[in-house]
Amino acid sequence: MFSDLLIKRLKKAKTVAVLTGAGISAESGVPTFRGEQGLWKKFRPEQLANFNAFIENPKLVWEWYNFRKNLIRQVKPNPGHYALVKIENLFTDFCLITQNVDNLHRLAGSRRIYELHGNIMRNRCVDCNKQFDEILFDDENLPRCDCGGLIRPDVVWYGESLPDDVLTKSFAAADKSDVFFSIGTSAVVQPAASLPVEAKRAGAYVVEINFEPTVITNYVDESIIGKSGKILPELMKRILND
Ligand code: BJW
Ligand code: ZN
Repeated sequence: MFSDLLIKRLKKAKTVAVLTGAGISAESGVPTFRGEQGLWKKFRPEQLANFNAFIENPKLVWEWYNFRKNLIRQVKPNPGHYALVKIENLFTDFCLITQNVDNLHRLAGSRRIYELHGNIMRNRCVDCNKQFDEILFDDENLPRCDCGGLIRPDVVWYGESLPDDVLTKSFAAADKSDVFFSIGTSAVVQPAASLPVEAKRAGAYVVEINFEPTVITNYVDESIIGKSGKILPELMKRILND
């Protein structure tokens, strides 16, 4: 399943960077974005995850986020998340870059996490940017800040900039990585999708783990087709036993 070259590169590696996407949480029961299961009430994520949609219909967008928040509160990290915690402990310089907003890497125990698209459990005011943790509201009364502004989930929507510091650190990590993993992401959403490309350009051995081929499969050094919850624990064992 794993090439000898991958194991050799990992044995020698000092710096390892991992990019994860919705696929790593799929085995915990969190739906991915693209494909049939990404649909919620027949809306595509692009129709909901953008600022204009929120301003036009905040109730609808909040309904989607509340639905997802409730689901996420009920799920647990899976063997893929836990294997990444163990892999983190094997390398001097490791970072986990995630596009996910579901907090499952933190719950599993990963330490150096760069959240590119925010966190669904945080909120902020659209006008003054004040941060709010847990907010309680019913469907009729949308949450508002003391300044009167609407409160929104603190996530990154289409057309919005990613957090500057997180993005800079993520590209720096891709640049210096000896081995770079792209796991459970369709690799179509920019700028996250440029990270494996940047890592390869800078000389890393780039490995993709995905349930099916993606747009970067032919570009990476090694593509492993399968579920991350199965592949990652096996990879961890192989690194330890080899
Ligand atoms: C498994 C599995 C198992 C399943 N095991 N695998 C340059 C070129 C073209 C476009 C752009 C560009 N620069 C910017 C853009 C526009 C846009 C973009 O990229 N659009 C493309 C879609 C065309 N990007 C942006 O707008 C970004 N902003 C930005 O760049 O600002 C500057 C700028 C603005 C405007 C113009 C130019 C510059 C922001 C992107 C924010 C994305 N936000 C979302 C929502 C976050 C909040 C929330 O969760 O509600 O982030 S959209 C959604 O997609 C979410 C995800 O993090 C993201 C990526 O999805 P992901 O994780 O890859 O999930 P899926 O579902 O696509 O794939 C799952 C994969 O798992 C599949 O491959 C399965 O096979 C696999 N799988 N089970 C292993 N068990
Ligand atoms: Zn405010």
